[in-house]
Amino acid sequence: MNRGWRTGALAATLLGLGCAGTETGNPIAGKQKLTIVARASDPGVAAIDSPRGQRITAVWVSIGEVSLTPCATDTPRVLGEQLVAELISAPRTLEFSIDETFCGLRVAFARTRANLPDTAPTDLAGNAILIEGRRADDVPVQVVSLAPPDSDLQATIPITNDRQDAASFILAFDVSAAFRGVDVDGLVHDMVPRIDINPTTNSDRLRVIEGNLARAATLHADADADGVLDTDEETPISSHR
Ligand SMILES: [Ca+2]
Repeated sequence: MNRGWRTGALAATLLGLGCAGTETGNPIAGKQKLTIVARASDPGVAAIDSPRGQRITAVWVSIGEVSLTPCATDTPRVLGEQLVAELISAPRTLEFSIDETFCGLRVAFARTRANLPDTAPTDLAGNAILIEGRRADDVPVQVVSLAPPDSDLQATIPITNDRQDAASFILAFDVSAAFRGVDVDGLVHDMVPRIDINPTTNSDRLRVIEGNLARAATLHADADADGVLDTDEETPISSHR
């Protein structure tokens, strides 16, 4: 299902962000929220906040653009641009007003430009994704991926009517999905005890991770609008094409 995916393309289009409206179908205008987070759907593959096993400690992303696509037109409404965030410790929330029906949410990753946050690792510079973690044997792992600004991935899902009154949403990047099928334990390191997965080192693993990332993003209704992906919100309202 990676049709259309190109190496380095780290963008996802998710259809299914339903219109916000009343039960009678009248649109409402007000602040809506989209919170971008990292999650781990299968800690056996890659966990978050775990003292053991293969676990992820940081997910840095550089997002070129987050935009909503109205159902009626192909003209996206941009919610945010040039965002750099670490999605485990500091999820990013975008606020906006919905006053029409949207059929799509697009998140296009892009290489970082100038002025990284002070807390960002220097290796993020010029790249789009930097994932830090540890293997089960405690050896550090760093994954770095770059994405050309003009790369993207199209994916669509149907709208579900029962979610149309959801006012807050969560865009979750699943680290377990990102590492599915990636043999990290089989990699060996040099004198420096760190496993690097990037365009020049272990690039075969990187290609798998980049392919997985195409399907690692899911859109959820944040029913209690707390910006946290709660257990009862884990079923996505999106799917990929
Ligand atoms: Ca929630």
